[in-house]
Amino acid sequence: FIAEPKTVSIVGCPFSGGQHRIGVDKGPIHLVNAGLVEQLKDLGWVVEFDGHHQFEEISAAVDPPTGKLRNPRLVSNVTEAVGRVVAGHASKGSLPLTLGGDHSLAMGTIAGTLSKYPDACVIWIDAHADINTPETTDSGNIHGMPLAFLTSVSGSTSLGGFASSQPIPFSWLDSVHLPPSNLAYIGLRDVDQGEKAIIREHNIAAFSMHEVDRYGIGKVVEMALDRVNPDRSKPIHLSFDVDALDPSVAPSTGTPVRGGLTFREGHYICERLYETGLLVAVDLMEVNPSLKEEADAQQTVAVGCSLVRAALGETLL
Ligand code: 5AB
Ligand code: MN
Ligand code: MN
Ligand code: MN
Repeated sequence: FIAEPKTVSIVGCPFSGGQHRIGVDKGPIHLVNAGLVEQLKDLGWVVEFDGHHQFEEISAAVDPPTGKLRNPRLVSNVTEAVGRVVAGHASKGSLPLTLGGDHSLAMGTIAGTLSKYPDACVIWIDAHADINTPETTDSGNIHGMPLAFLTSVSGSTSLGGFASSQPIPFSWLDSVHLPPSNLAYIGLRDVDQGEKAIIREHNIAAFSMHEVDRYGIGKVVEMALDRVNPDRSKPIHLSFDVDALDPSVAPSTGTPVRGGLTFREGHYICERLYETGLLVAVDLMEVNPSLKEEADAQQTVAVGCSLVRAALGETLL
């Protein structure tokens, strides 16, 4: 799917509005400063990067919560803009690599991918399912909800409760539809009750750490692909939340959960998806260099760069 010469377009998204911890907006800056552009050139890619995205500011005064949702207008506007950028890169046959920033950004990246590749499947690597609806969310943090909006499991995205004089946030997503049968998770271990019900009801392919322990990561990746891409013919969007990795491997992230993927398990997923030749877009999300110690932040950024290299074809031999 990716045109020759193989081009990767880096979309740096210093955005934190989908959750409440400061610092995740610094993730993309640290990843690029760690030398990611050069590293990808060394792998033979043409690398497009013309600076990080500038996002509009919407003050809290004009963006009050709707129901439990925090910063709804800001997150809607930013993700819509990111979606347009990703769609533009995808339409030229280049591979958009989006660096977050919090995982609400995936509403934009996946919408962008689907505009060029409507049958794309999504492999979502995360400790969390990120499929809370405006009704099921406890935290109100939209980074825990992107898949509910993308798959429309929450019904219409035109949420109730907005003043009718205002544009309704997320209505731009009404035309975007990721069928739940095109979504597979790997790495889950902290899934809310309401999310479990949604996963069951929609029969979403979900491989938790239990399945990784039981079958091994090699088998689990094939099982996930068998569910969403049985003929190994459809384009693949990889959305990797760094908190899928164990906190001993990637400590600097906003919602760490123990018992995660090892360094190699995380890399294996990326290597195997690259090997399919079907990868059309990659997200690396939730790197927060402000959390934990300086050495932890450096480690997390280095692991993030390394995962991206693995997804873009770095081989061990
Ligand atoms: B992340 C939680 N399910 O909805 C919620 O880091 C956590 O993008 C969401 O995976 C974590 O707030 C979002 C409790
Ligand atoms: Mn997560
Ligand atoms: Mn996530
Ligand atoms: Mn997180």
